[in-house]
Amino acid sequence: MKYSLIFLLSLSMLGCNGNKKKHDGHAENEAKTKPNIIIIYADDLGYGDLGAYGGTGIKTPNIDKLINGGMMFTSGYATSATCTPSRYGLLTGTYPWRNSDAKILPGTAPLLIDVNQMTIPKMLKAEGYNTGIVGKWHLGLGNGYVDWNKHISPSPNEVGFDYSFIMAATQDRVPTVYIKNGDVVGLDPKDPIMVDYKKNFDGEPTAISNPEMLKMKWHHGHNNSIVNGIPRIGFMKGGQAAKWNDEEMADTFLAEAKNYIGNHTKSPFFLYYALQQPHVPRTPSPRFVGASGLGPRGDVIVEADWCVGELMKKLESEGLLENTLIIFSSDNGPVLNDGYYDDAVEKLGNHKPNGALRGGKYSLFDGGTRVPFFTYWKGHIKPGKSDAVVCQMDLLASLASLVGSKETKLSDSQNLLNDFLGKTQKGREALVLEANSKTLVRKGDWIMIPPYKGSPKMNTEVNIEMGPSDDYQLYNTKNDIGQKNNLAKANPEKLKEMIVTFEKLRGANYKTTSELKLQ
Ligand code: NG6
Ligand code: CA
Repeated sequence: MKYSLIFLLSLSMLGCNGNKKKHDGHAENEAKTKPNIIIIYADDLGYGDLGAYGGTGIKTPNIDKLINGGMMFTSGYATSATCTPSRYGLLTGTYPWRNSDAKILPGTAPLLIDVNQMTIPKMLKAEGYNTGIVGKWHLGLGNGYVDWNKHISPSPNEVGFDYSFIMAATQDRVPTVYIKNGDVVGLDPKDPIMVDYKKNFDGEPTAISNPEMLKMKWHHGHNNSIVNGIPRIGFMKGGQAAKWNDEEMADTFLAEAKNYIGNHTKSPFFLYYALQQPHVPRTPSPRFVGASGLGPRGDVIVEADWCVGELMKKLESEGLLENTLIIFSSDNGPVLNDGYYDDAVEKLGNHKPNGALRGGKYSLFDGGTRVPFFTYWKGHIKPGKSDAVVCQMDLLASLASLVGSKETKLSDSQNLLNDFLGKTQKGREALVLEANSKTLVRKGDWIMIPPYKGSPKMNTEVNIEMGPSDDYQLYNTKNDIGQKNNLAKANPEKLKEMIVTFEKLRGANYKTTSELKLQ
């Protein structure tokens, strides 16, 4: 009662357009509302990991509740099969293959997004939103050299975020510190941080020199600096007091996200809550150790599900549930062994992280980019399921439409607002997808992967089919979701049509254009 009174009062005081307006089902009217918007973005969560998507091995009741009460997309895509390019696509509405630097970045990489580029937070900020990011960034910082002991700029705060509380890259990459609005949190100036991805600092232990210090063992890569007993990618010295506690990371990000919400209850906000789970190293809070029976990978998914539940409780207690659009997705498909021995393979049982899809993270097959994707907005989105092809890249234009933005720099983003609100099921006509700088196209139910001659078919380290072949591949995903039957030879007309679509979208600079001649 107290909360809703304060809520109504503040609405009338601030003249929050439509914040409590009753939904009447007309797109024109919807376009004028300014609900809070939260994007929850998981890291490496697979198409089959969630109960509502048919997953059987891991209990995810909180997320399932949102899926069942919202709009679930069965053909929802990240732009890429890895993190950095997908995050770039999500925030900028631009195909990541347009930017040749949009690859998995080291922790020392410069900011990938041009400060003049349009982004979701920038667009929303211009519409009066307060904008915040909490969690994984992995889009580079600074202009080429970062002194971690000084204010770091440009950072998320220069590409549209009013508030940022982030890790620079990934949980397995240095620097292993939180950065708040461009400053390392808890840094002792007497113990400066140094980071290098090429060579170690004299006398600093690594996984190679001091294996006895490890509490988690590396399988491939991940044998540089040791932080909290976990070997990382990259070398780091100093900053002892600022180093994060891996087992507390989920709680830390959740507390930050809840605080952010609590601090912005009076006017519209946009929160990008970028979860670190279930990316490696998988370090559940002790409260969740053993929670899934599937080892740490399952446990951190249960933990992530709990985090989502807690976030929803926060929205409810602030009286914001009916005024907040939630969008949930993952940056790429699943991987079991991504470089550490952590029982993900051994304890998998019958759970299928990619569901019925072929491939996973890093893959050109659907397992790389087709991910859980749903929208939830209490009282505004009628629960349902859509097979329309939608992409995270489309959120920029769709959210612009939702808030009535006149922004025109929307790049490759398409306005699919009515799809996201469950009013239509049209989707985009065609979508180029990317894995390891190789691209393919989906159009309707069809997927065409052009030939990539001589490329490895299997990544034996992670044990995932990468997808390339010397020949064209053509699949009908409606009849053959597992991409088992290559119809390129049986259906030359469809193949030709797909090649034309692909070349049109992908452009003349496509490096294997020469290979794209029908043989
Ligand atoms: C790879 C890492 C992998 C993971 C990935 C980034 C090795 C051998 N593998 O290079 O563990 O960190 O980068 O994942 O180092 S992503 O989800 O952020 O794209
Ligand atoms: Ca990822």
